Amino acid sequence: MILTAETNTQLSAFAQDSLKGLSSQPKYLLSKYFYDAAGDRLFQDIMELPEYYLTRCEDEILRQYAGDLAQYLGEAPFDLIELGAGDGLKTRILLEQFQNQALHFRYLPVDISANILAHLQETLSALWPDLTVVPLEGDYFTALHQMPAAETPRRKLVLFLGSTIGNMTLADSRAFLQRLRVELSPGDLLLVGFDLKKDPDIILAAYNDAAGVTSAFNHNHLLRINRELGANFDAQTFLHWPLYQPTTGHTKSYLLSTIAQKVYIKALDVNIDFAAWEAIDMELSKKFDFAEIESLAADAQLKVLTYFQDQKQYFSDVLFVLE
Ligand code: AVJ
Repeated sequence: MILTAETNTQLSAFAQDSLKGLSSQPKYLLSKYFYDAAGDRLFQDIMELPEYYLTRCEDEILRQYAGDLAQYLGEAPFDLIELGAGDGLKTRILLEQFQNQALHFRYLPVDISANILAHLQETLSALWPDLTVVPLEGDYFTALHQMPAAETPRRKLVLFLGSTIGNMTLADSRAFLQRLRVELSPGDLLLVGFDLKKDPDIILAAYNDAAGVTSAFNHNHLLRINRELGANFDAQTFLHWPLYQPTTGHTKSYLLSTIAQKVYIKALDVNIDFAAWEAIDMELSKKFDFAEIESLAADAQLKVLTYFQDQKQYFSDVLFVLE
């Protein structure tokens, strides 16, 4: 099929990105498209899995250290900005602590899903009617750039939790932090959740759970292409295959076509050929070490104030200050 510039502009970003990824060698799909309504639900299930330690570790850290974090903030009013807020469940621990200590702040959750933001605002206003919630819909940088200013300039605390940064390579997270720092001022704080390098068996189990939820989460990406682009993927012919690479800390997920097959995508009027055992690169979930985190900080002129960690030292929420 020949795509003219015109047909191209009529395609959604999802359609264009799917076409680009599935026409590439090797094939890939972008992990940001995991999260349609079904994907959101599957990710909720992942967070409950016995093998998926990340969420429990970060919950433990936030519970343990919310008070310490409040100490860094002091009495002055501040803006609590959360990148990729989602359902904001983990942040409730912080919101609760900050309010108990009568800190003066607004909560500005940023998310690409208007739906999830509306839901979050509703839940929070039912819980804490006095809390000022300013939802910001859109991509992180645009939202940050356009955020409504407070009456007087105030400090920002930006949250980027849950190891979302692990979806980027080290080079991409360097670029990300560089862009982020442009939106910040000296003295602003940044709390980032990093999953740490550890026993590969523990890491792999988190991405290869016995109940098969992570496999279903990956399959759902293909099913989303079926639903939204009229494709005919048979998910059961694709094998979920996670891998851990211990030098880079790259935890990769692939889907392998167990048979030679053709998949038709109606919205693109295109056939995608799969050789037997050909892979689609589905996701990167990078695991970090402290040397990498320090080098990221140095490059973005951020100073590490504290490494907050869980008992098992599986995960770290790192508090940075902009110099
Ligand atoms: C939401 C990106 C942090 O990489 O651990 C969970 C997504 N993928 N299981 C992660 C995910 C497979 C998750 N993040």
